[in-house]
Amino acid sequence: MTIVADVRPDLMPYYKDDCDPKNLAPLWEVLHTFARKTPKSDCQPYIWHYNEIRDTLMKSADLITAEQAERRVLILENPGMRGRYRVTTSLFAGLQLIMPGEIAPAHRHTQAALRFIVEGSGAYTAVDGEKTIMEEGDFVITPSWTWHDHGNETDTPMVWLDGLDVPLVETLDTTFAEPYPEPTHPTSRPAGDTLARYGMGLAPVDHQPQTANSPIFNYPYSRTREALETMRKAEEWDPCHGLKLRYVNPDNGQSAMPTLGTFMQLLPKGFETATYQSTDATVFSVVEGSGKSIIGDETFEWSKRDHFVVPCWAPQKHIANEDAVLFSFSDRPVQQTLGLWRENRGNA
Ligand code: GTQ
Repeated sequence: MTIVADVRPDLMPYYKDDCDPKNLAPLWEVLHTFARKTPKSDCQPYIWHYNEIRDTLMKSADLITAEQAERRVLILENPGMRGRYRVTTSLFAGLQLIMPGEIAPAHRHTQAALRFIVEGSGAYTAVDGEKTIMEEGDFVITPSWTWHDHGNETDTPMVWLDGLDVPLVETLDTTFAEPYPEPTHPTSRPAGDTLARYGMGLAPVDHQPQTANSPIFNYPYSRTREALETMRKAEEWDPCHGLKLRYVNPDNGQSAMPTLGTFMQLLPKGFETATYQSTDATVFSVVEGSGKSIIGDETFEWSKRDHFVVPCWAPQKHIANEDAVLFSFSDRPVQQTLGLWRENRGNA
């Protein structure tokens, strides 16, 4: 015969007093908070309209130099997680400003970063000894623990979106960082070298990948845009995505960096996507055109250079007023590697 204990709420306070000093806690009081039917997140949908924040960003240049700031960035803080320096639960996003003549000094950290160029042309990022000149719409990576500095040798300000896995790395307690002793890291290869070696559907004959990161560190917009423009002729539109490509590491077909998934999509004028949900909360940067997104029960109108965030599992629908191109990023590769990623196509 099994003896089943009665639920004794009257005894629970005494029992908890016993547990507490021993650093013990009864699971049955909290199980419902982590065994839930669908995800619960503090992340809220939100949009930052570029025309409303550009002045504020430019004013930061009157307060501090890029060198003093190390990185002069305005964090895109999710309104549901203010003060926690994040745009989604696992990701950081910010807009970085670099003025003519400035240098953001070389450093490295275990957090991986992506840059998506929003405004301006001609500034550079140097990654482990190679400079790349950046143009609007370029997607640039600085993988974990690579030396990187940024500089602007043009006469116009340059702004890009930074996406980093800062909160994820913080959760795992794996943060390391160090400055380089000089403002810039010495260059050891000519500009364009890695794109020539690895970005042409070719690779040096004895190339052995050293890390899970793409050897290409600038994916120029001119090529991405051309791919989308050529593909659209096939008229094969995905109901949920229009025409959507993911950036790949040519070594393995996986994402360019193991923690950050990045995407570029084209929605032709008048296209309305089917409702879609996915577990990876996603940050969008509007590259071209205008339209609106319905996220949960809110509608967000967007145009060029706006940034918006779609929370985990929020039903999303995008409508293009004119031909629109959207860049986006999320932690999808992490979720997929761990077998956690889910999507729901079209019947939310
Ligand atoms: O450019 O290295 O937005 O280290 C935040 C931290 C950018 C960078 C950020 C960083 C950087």
